Amino acid sequence: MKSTHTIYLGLGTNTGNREENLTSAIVLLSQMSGSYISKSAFVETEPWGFDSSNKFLNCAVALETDIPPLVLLDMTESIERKLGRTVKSANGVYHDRIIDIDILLYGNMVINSERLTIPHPLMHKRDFVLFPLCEIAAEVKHPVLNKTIFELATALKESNEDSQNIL
Ligand code: PH2
Ligand code: MG
Ligand code: MG
Repeated sequence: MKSTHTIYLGLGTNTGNREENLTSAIVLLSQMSGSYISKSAFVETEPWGFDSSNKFLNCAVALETDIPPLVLLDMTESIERKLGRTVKSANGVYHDRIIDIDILLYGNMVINSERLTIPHPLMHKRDFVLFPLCEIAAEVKHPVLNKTIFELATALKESNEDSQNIL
């Protein structure tokens, strides 16, 4: 029997029918990976890192699969294209999008390759990632920062509140 890993993905959309975009992506992920999926609620969030009048709908999902990381990346990118995404963000310049699927955690694996960094390098700074993820993975440990998702989400919430107090 092949060994499976629990993989967490972050999904986001801020154009078109956002609920339908997330739901279609989840159906395709489940079909293509052959894995049952658990998912968080869909949460509406402000655009982070760029200006847009289009708010996001974000969620987190978990897969149980033995699909290797780069094959999974090919799969998520093909689902993004299938749902109509044409432009990829690069170098921290973000755009409105139909769907974005990011691999956040792949079991305890740490990967630093040209195409793929796992854990996702910005996940611990993003409330739109941590808050939905906390709903399905509160006790899961970040293998580099050695803190649980609950601890990371709490720390981020506190630092966001602190920065609001300064303004
Ligand atoms: N994704 C980004 C950049 N900013 N902001 C929100 N609220 N939600 C996202 O999914 C998101 C973002 C890069 O992929
Ligand atoms: Mg992203
Ligand atoms: Mg992405």
